[in-house]
Amino acid sequence: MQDREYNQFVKRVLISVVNVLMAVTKLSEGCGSYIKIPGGGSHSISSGTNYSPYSHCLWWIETDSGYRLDMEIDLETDINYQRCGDYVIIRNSNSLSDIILDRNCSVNLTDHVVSAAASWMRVQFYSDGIQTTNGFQGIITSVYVGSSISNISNPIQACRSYEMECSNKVCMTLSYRCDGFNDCGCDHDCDESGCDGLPIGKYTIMIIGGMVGFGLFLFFFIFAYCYESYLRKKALMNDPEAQAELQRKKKEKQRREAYKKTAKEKRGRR
Ligand SMILES: [Ca+2]
Ligand SMILES: [Ca+2]
Repeated sequence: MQDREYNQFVKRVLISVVNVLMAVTKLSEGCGSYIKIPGGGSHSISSGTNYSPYSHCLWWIETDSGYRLDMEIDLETDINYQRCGDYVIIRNSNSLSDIILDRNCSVNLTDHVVSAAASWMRVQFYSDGIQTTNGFQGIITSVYVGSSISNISNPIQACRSYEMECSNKVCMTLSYRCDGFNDCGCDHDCDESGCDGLPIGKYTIMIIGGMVGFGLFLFFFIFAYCYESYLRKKALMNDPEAQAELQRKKKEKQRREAYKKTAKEKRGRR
């Protein structure tokens, strides 16, 4: 009994230290990360008690071959509009059907132990936009099980050419980058990192857009005018009647100029 109380005390101290460090470092490891626990070691993760509305945090935890991961979890959930508000999902892999603890938000859990079937564990924390709870804290321990470990293939794989690798080892399609949603489930070197863009306001963007639009309109207007003139000239060159009329007007002009010249010379002799 004394051992259990001592373990509880150590656990509380460890969680408090982690929470303080996470608050000081602004969740540098806080909201989602990749964690490698050496065989026999342990590590703490937490949502923190000051997590943001609509949080999405994803941790990939891996340990050495032959070891299994156990997580002792404290979880406080909430229910809003008959749906889970803030909750944790734990999986062995990326398979959505592979759920160990899913949206168990009808009860709050204390010292609840979840065992992975293999040497890795995928932990996700979600929160809604209504009130915050104490979230969750978990202590993950690497336990030696030898050859009895499951032969589930390692779900952490290299990303494809059209994906980016987030700092928590999640591969995310590049089209999800900078779209305003935290798809990776982490807060540094992730899909929403470095998305501040150019330091210009929306009105500046509107003015630039308007100028570009007007420039394009002017370009196409001049182009259409020149092209129509070219077509008209080409049609004139190929029309015999039009060419004859052109020659007639030209000769008439020459005749008038010669007449004016002669009349001017006569006036000069008088
Ligand atoms: Ca909530
Ligand atoms: Ca995104």
